[in-house]
Amino acid sequence: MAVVRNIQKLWGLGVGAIRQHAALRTSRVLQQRAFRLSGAQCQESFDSSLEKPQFPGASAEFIDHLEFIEPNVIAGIPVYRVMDRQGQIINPSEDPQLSKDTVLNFYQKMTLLNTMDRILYESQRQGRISFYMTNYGEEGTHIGSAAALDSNDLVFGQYREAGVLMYRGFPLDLFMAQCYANADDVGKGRQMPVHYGSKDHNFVTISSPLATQIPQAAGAAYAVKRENSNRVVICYFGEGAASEGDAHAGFNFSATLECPIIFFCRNNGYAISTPTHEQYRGDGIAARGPGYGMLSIRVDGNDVFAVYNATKEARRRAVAENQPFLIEAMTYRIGHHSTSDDSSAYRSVDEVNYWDKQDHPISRLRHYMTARGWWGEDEERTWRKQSRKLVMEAFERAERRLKPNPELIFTDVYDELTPALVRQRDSMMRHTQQYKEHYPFDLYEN
Ligand SMILES: Cc1ncc(C[n+]2csc(CCOP(=O)(O)OP(=O)(O)O)c2C)c(N)n1
Repeated sequence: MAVVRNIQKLWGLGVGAIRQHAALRTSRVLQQRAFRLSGAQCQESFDSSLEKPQFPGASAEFIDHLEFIEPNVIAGIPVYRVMDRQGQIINPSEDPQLSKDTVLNFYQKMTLLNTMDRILYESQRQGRISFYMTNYGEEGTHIGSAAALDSNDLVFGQYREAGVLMYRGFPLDLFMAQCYANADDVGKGRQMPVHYGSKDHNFVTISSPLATQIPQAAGAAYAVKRENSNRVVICYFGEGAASEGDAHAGFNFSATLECPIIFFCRNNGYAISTPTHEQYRGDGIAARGPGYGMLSIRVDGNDVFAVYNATKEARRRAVAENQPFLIEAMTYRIGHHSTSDDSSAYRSVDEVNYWDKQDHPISRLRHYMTARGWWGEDEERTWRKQSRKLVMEAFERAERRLKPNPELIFTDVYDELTPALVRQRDSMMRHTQQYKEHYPFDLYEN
């Protein structure tokens, strides 16, 4: 017994444990034998066609021949449209039957955006603002989607969605203030032009790094779901931005976390000089949605009613079912990428002219309104004059306004100024006092 006790001590085991161990071994051996036996039995009467894959990673059938799945890029996902190029409703059951006032508001917002673009683009050419990006050709995507949302819905943009903010009532003065970085700018003049944002309009401030808003929007949609507030988040991005890693992260998080979000891709054919065939080889962006388990649709982005219908239904279902939707709006970037770009270096004038003259969202809506007797030459002339005046007046006010107090470059880095930032600010103030004749302080508030 003494020997056994010593062995037990040596192993650190009690007698019970040794017995258990032995029993476990015996049962494993028996199990293995039984397994071999049943395997042998199964082999005799096994019908492999009845076997179902049990892998936890996918729910699918087995197939017994080698076959790669072909990407379906020849016959792509169809483009949903409501109106043809002449503004005729194609299928009356899809007509959203919006009131005359609503349609006139669509048209006025689309054309006001276009007028603001023309004036600010020229302003940049003259060196009055440092940078600008136009929205030419994409007005229908902005207004159609914005109109289908609730004003409480949270918007995350890229930089070419000024029409969404305009539809929500962001004043012309504040668009100008941001581009001029004057003292009225909500962002205190800190970002480049077109990086708008407005808490009052539920429009999250734009930043330059592409696609970073996509996973952020997914997170916001998750928060919205937890609040149970019947809101949806919409996140805009270009087809170029969709190549970023952040797009993958945002899509996958939204699907797995069941977030009420609409991903709205503006596929305008170019990412600066990169055409879509150098951007991806699949069937655009819409085809990626099902891969993430997302309901997806491709729409004609130059058809404001198609964009409206798709966004409205995606919004309804995203809120009701807590799941993400992907809308790919096919359109064309008629303008240069930005004022730093000359697009004639990489595409033909004929190509641009086709979209400008033959398939433009503004002219298509105008055809629709004209056919109903809601709009004519007189209305067009009056509105052109009036909208130009509105923009010019805001432009002149913005240009006259002083720039923000220079000390504001130190605030909001953190919530409160740190001692190091206080030292830097004081040092800058001493320096600029000493050399004030070298600084344009007459242009700044103090
Ligand atoms: C992370 C990152 N990479 C590169 C850039 C430079 N950049 C700015 S806009 C742009 C093209 C984006 O194209 P797309 O997403 O299709 O939008 P579009 O300009 O056509 O509206 C690039 C590459 C950037 N801002 N951020």
